Formats: sequence, structure tokens, C-alpha cells
Amino acid sequence: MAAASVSRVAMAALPEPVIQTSPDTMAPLVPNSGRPYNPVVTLNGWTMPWRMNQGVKEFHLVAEPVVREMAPGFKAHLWGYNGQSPGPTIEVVEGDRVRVFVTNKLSEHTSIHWHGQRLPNGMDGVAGLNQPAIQPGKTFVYEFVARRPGTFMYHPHADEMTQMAMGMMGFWITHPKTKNPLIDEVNRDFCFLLNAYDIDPGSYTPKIMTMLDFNLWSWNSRIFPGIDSLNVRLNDKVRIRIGNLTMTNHPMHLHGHEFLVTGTDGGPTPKSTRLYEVTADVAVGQMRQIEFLADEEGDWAFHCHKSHHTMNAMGHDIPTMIGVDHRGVAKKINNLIPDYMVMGERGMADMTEMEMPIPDNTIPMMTGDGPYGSVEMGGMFSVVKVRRDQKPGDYKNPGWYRHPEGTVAYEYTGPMAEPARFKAEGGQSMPRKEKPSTDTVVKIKKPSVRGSH
Ligand SMILES: [Cu+2]
Repeated sequence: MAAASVSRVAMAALPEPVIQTSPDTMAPLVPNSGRPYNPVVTLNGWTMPWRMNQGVKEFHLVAEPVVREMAPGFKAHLWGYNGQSPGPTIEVVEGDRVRVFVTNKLSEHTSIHWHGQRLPNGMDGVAGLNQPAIQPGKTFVYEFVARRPGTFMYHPHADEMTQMAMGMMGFWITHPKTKNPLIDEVNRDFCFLLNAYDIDPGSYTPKIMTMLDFNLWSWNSRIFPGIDSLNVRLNDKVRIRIGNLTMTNHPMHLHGHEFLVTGTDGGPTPKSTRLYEVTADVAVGQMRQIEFLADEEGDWAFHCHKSHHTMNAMGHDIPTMIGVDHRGVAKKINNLIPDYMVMGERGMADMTEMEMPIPDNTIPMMTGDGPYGSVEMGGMFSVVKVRRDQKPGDYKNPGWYRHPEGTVAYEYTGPMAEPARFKAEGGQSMPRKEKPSTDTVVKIKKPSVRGSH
């Protein structure tokens, strides 16, 4: 009885929840208690401080509505944890006993599932199956030993469709206790979650019923150009941990370097399975950690390879007008139909130059000013900046890469040679027997007026 009342008192003494209001990438949180480890950097996020309580690492998560700046000039009303969506990254060490207090400040019940963890069944967080849901205003306690080192995440397992569409999720990293032959030491260790939202231009709150047709593809609830660059020193060994909580897969592509997939949410991958790649698919509900030696200086694009995932709020019902001469016409049409635009003619830089009127709190479809003009990207896109003079442990953005003289693609201004044309009929392996009597003309449909591009 006495023991029970003592533990009740201990429970009553909740650790003060730490709230973060900034969407900036925070410096790594160097552990000041417990076992040492090399901390990660959460892209446009932060790691939650803990309290050691008689050998137990205690965290306090608060599930609550938050305002997330998804990019400068664009804020979303989401649900998250401790002031942000995603919630703070939790970093522990293999073998740590962890106690997480979860306070529900939402208008409906919730729970937390600790994706990928070995733990007692009653701590797995599926509301109704493993525990009663956490009702509004209540605080629940999860406690388990972090048994396996690796890359994990947390998210609700109660009214999931709503709560994940609203941004409730976070990263969890369990660092190895001792040297692990499958886990290399790295100089920089980044992590972020892939998430997606459907927020109508001009509005603030995601549409939660959307299953596939999302219009905002984000990393840690940020969209390019709002996603911070990953700044590293030349010859750093770099690890990037990625988790996917969207409804589709994301082939993550890195320019200029080859990487190995060194871990999944199942743990470190056996060395015999590791292939050098430049794109790794991260399927729904999966986590992948990639590693590479950053031995090429420059600003290297790093993005999802689905081209629609490197765009911001858009409609998919714009007709293709490639081949149709629009000179002078587009601006005139634009006076009549404010959201009219031409695809495939001058690129998306038009979006900025034509000053398309867009509602308040809306980010252009593609944007981002680079050193040579518009980057014409949005969504799941960022840059790995590799610099010789980046100081060890310094994560500051070094600015644009200064290309050495004579190493940038340039315009050819000499004489144009007549193209040598292949003389035989057709281009296919066997020429067709009879040619059609007349050429086929493809009719191009007129654009329709839509209010949601
Ligand atoms: Cu994608």
C-alpha cells in the first residue's frame, strides 16, 4: 500500500512539459544526464529534454492544437505535440527505462503508438485494444525499456485518420549502448518525417477525409522553400533517417553522392544487403536510414522523385497546352481568368513573374530563389550543402555554393550545325506498311476555370 501511494505521488509530480514555438532547426541536444550518445538534428524540429527520475528517463508529451508555419508566409492550423507538428524527437539509449507522460489537450480522445518498439503489449498504444483511449484533459503514462537500437516514430492509434491528417506524429531514436558492428559512427545525423496535407489555398485547416489527393507534400510539416538545408562539412560521414506517415511511397533521391540504406524500423540492415543507390523508396509506414560520405562540395538537391511531390498547393485538372502558341495571350486571359496559367512553355517561373493573384495564406505552387533564378520546386525538396570550411558541429547555413571558375554549365554561342537526320522510314524497328492518308491532328481542349490551383 505504501509503495503504491509513493508511486502515485511520483506520478503526480509530472515533469514540466517543454513547449517549442519556433519552426527552425534546433541545434542537437547534447545529453547532460544518462548514457552518452551522439545526438541527431531534427530538420525544422527539435529534441525534447528529459528528466532523470531514479534512473528512469521521463518525458512529457502534450497532445494539442498548434499553429505550424509550413513555409514563410503560410501557416497551418494542425494538431501536434508540445507546440509543434511534428512533435519533438525523443532520443534515448538502448537499455534505457523510459517513462512518457502523455497529456491530452485535444477536443477528442487520443493514444500513442510507439512504432517499431519491442515493449509490453499494454504499452503499444492501440486505443481499445491495448488500453482505454486517453480522454480530453487526462494524462496517461507509458513505460518501457528501449530494447532495440534504431530509428522509430510515434503517432496516435485512436481516430488515426483524423489525427495523422492533422499532423500528430514524432520521431524516436534509440542510440546503441555500446559499439555495434552494424551501426557506424557518423559526423552528422539528420532525421525527419514525410507527411502530407490537403489544405485549400486561402484556408488554414487540413481536410481530413482526403485519402490520396493531397496538395502539400512536406518534411516535418514544412514545404520547400521552407525546409532547411542539410549543412555538412566536406568528407563528413552523414546519416539521414526518414520515416513515412503519408498515404503513398516516396522515392528519396540524393544528387552527387551514392548512399547505403543502413537501417529500417526493423533495425540496422545486415551489411550483405547494402547496395549503393541514389534513390531509396520509403513506403508508407516505413523508416529508412541512409548513409553516405559527403565528399563532393556543392549544393546538392535532395528530394522525393515523384515530380508532383515537389510542388505546392495545385490542381491536377489543368489541361496540357504544350505546343500551343501562347505568346501574349496568357496575360490577356489572365485578366479575365485570374488563375489561368500555361504549363510547359516558360516553366513555373511564370508563377512568380505573372504575379498570379493568390489568396492570403497560400504558398505559390513552385518557388525558391536560387543563385541562378527560380528553383521551380516546392514540397518535398531541400539541399544538402557540402562545404570545405563548414566547422565540425556547425549546422549554420553557409549560403549558396561558389562554383570554381569554369565548372558551371554555360551557354553555347558558336555556329549551329545542321542536325544529321536518319534517312530511313520511321523510327521503329520495322517500318509500317502503309502510311495514313492524312496526318492526325490532336485537338487541344480549352482550359477550364477552376478556383483551386
Ligand atoms: Cu513523394
